[in-house]
Amino acid sequence: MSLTVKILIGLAVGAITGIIFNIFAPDAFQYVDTYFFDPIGSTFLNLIMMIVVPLVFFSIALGAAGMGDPKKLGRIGGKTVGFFLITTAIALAIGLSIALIVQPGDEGLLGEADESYTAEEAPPIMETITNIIPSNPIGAMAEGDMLQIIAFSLFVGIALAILGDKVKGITKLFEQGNEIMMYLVGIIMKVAPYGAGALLASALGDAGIAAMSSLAMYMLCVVGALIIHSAITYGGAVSIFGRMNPIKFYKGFFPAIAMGFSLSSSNGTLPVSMKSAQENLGVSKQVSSFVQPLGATINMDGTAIMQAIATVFIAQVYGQALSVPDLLTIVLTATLASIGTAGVPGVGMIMLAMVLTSVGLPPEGIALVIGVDRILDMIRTSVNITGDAVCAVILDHSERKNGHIDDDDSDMQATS
Ligand code: DAS
Repeated sequence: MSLTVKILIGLAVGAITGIIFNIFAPDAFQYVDTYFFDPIGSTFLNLIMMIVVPLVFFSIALGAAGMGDPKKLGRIGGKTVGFFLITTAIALAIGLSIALIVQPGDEGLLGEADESYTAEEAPPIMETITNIIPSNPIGAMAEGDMLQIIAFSLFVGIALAILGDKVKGITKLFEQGNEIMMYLVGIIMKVAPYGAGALLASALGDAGIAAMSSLAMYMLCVVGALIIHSAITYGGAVSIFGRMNPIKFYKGFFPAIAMGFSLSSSNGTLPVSMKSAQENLGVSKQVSSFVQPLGATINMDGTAIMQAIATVFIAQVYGQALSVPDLLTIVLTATLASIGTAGVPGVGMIMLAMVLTSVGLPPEGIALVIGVDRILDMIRTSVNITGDAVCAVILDHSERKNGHIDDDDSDMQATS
């Protein structure tokens, strides 16, 4: 039985178990969650997070080194960031259009606001940009500051590329380190069906169907926009620019999608995302190792969609009309917000505060949607990582078409 089927079964059992506990035995659920679901789910999440930092470091450094010529890195980097910005803008346009057409905030379908939630201070965007260069790379790794880890890895990779044979021993060491990390991913994935099931049972058992019904219209708008963006924007892009059948793409990337759904963490899913892109979609290591870690940190189309719809929803609840300049402000701040934060659970809520204040809404408005965010986070994280994989497929196709990648890129070499 394939891993995909095993994960699907794990998720189905988890969902059914969580809903049954929530409806028929909510008191018993607290006990079972504390001593069963949560420990299993947290252990699985920790196993995956354990290898994220070393994997990102080795893979980005090797990805940059594999480019050989720094000009190539510039070319791929420019195309990658350009693709990310375009798809995020499309995602925001879809989200805003659906919210303005459906008007979810007018339904009065409000959940009881979770007043205990206080919006955490979002990192100022200029501070985020200037802080990308780490003053202490080891500290950045210890704290899991992904943008700083990526920046340091790029510098190391460019140095490996320029120094070439002088440091071939280190390059080999990095390749072996990367192999070890990818091997560990395979081992950890064997427990994925159990970990994913436990995480979903815990989420659904806690949120329950009742909590979601009060915000049904808001959730329908978000999930609808996520589906449209995935089917049309990503399906169209991978078919037209990646020359890949969308069905083949989604079948090949499904293990990562299921993982993203379970973990609600783009960073945590990165090992599986890269493994799926390289082994199932034929993306070269050097493109995958550069595009996907970068995308997990700065490209979050699913989050942008949630933020656009949540802002319109909250504005409607507060009775505040949004002007066209307000809508453009939402597009800008949500795009910038997605660049400044790493792909970890719940980050979209933190950044929503930044978007709300940018159009004069109180950040406390988050309390209106926080109750169902855990479930939406699972779905939008899957969309976030899918966007990164679509970019990797398209870029890989472009590099091969222009003769910049050998068919066998196992030793990370490439024609520059
Ligand atoms: N959980 C985030 C991610 O890992 C997305 C979000 O919080 O919006 O991509």
